[in-house]
Amino acid sequence: MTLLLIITGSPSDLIAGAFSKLEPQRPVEVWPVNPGAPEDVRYILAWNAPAGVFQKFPNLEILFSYGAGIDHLLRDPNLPNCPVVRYVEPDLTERMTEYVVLHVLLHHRRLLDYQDLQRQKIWRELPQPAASELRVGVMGMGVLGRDAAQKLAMLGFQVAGWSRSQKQLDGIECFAGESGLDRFLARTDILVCLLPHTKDTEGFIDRVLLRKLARNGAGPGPVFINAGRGPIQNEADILGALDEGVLHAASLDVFETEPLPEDNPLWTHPRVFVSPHNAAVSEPRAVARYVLEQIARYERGEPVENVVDLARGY
Ligand code: NDP
Ligand code: OXD
Repeated sequence: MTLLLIITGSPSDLIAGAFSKLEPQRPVEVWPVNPGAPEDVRYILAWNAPAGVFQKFPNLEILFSYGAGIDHLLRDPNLPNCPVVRYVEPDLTERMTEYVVLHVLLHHRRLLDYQDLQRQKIWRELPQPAASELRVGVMGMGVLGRDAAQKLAMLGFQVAGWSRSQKQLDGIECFAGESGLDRFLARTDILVCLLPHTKDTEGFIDRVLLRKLARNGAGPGPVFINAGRGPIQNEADILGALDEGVLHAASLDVFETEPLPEDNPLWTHPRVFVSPHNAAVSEPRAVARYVLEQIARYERGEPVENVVDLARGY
């Protein structure tokens, strides 16, 4: 019952070590260094695997995503005919909530402005609304969005969420679908995107959408924070919106092209905070614990959790 790791961009040896430590008897192989015999591979844990590679493993029973998003798997036109399981773990959720809270507070407490004043050695206090005067809107009220929204509400922000299906959450105003979108945007000062990348969300955050954000907020202007996926945002439109004052500032963790090309103007825009797609990293020990738990469930004949509906795309 071999588990094969096909992970690009992260240290596979370290990840394999995390598995061996928890379950030394489980054979864990690393592609392409030591892929083992293809017919022995029952489970694959993958991140940005080369298209077509899964076809080499005829006895594959579960394909695990090394992240919460599965868009990297859906790029492969020849996905195997087995369950695809995404990564859902409190460790990941807590990391994402940290990022979202950090960046909402960064803009709320005007740290970009204070950093600028510091560079100029100017001692000046800027107007500071209370958290309760600010309206945060979270797009994508799944595992990650819900937790971030709840923690922001605990800090006193007025929080709303928007998702495909209607939700009901204490203390959070919930909007859904196309019919709820404009009302959600019109009451939002800080927009947080935690949507998955699907055919419906690609290019979704554009100039037209950004213009619908509230313009009567207590802060200096609308802010956009994206930790979902880069292809959801139109970067030319974000830059245009920043330069026209439609947007006051942005925090971007994900980009249309990653790594962000050196000549991309987002790198140096004074009102943009850039991070290298690390809002919530998949921590090897937490991933190993999660994957081994799902395999144990499967081998005991119990249902595996977080199986993705591939037709829905997330
Ligand atoms: P979930 O699948 O739990 O949640 C997705 C949410 O998006 C759901 O609320 C869903 O609505 C909503 N949604 C999907 N499509 C649409 C649509 N067309 N219109 C409106 N709402 C939509 O995912 P997670 O919360 O676990 O993760 C979200 C994303 O975060 C991942 O897909 C990944 O891209 C990104 N991510 C980024 C990381 C980073 O480091 N930057 C780390 C981890 C994840 P509904 O509830 O109705 O189904
Ligand atoms: C994920 C990611 O999807 O790290 O988990 O982007």
